[in-house]
Amino acid sequence: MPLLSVRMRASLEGRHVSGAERIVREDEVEETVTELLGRPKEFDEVVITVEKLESVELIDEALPVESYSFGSVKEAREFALKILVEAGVPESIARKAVLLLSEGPSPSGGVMRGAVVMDVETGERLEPDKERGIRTVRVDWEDRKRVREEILRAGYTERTVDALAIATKNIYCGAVAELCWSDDPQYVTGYVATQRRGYVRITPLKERGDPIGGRVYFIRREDFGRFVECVEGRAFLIRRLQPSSPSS
Ligand code: PML
Repeated sequence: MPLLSVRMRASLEGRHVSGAERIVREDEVEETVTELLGRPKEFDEVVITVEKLESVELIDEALPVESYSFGSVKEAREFALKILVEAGVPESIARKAVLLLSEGPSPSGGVMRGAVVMDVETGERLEPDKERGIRTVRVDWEDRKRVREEILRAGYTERTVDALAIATKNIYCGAVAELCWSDDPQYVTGYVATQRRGYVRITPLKERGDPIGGRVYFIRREDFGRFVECVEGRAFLIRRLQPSSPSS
């Protein structure tokens, strides 16, 4: 049966405030649109895109998940830097990314809909439109309900459900690593995802009340074109989670 991507993005006073995606069968489109319409708390415009997908590829397993908690943002960020360096990101470039996310990656001071893409060797920003960034879309879980239950049972959150799918696609598409924390002032857990280690949840990557966040993808410059074509263009369903690894 053909599959469709249903995407929602909401804005308030011209600023992006919420986004979500599902990949569903035709008979699930209506209920999915209703569900996604109910997600943004505040908005003055919601755009729903329903798109038939020509082909959908499968990723067998999501990245393995680990979770770490620290007493301060400083310690948590140092740990995030360590994981990035382990993955092959030079320390100066990893620090540049942390600084960029802490100051706000959007040139206008708004919320970027997409991610910063950073040349892993030079730290240069590669995304052609720095306000929009590069957006990882066309990705979902083959059985979202089951995966959601497993993720919540493991003590993770609704946000993990979508963030783990996005990070898994990014790494599959060739990112060396990703650094992310939310722009939601109340959500202070972020993550580093790497090919070597998987999805490493880290808390607190920012202070409570801080409205600044975003994503940085670290890419080898020669992979940029192929990477963007993969994260924005190819559609994927992820089959299952991996068994949890030990965390602290
Ligand atoms: C987690 O709890 O697994 C981290 C989720 C980060 C979500 C970032 C976002 O979507 O705003």
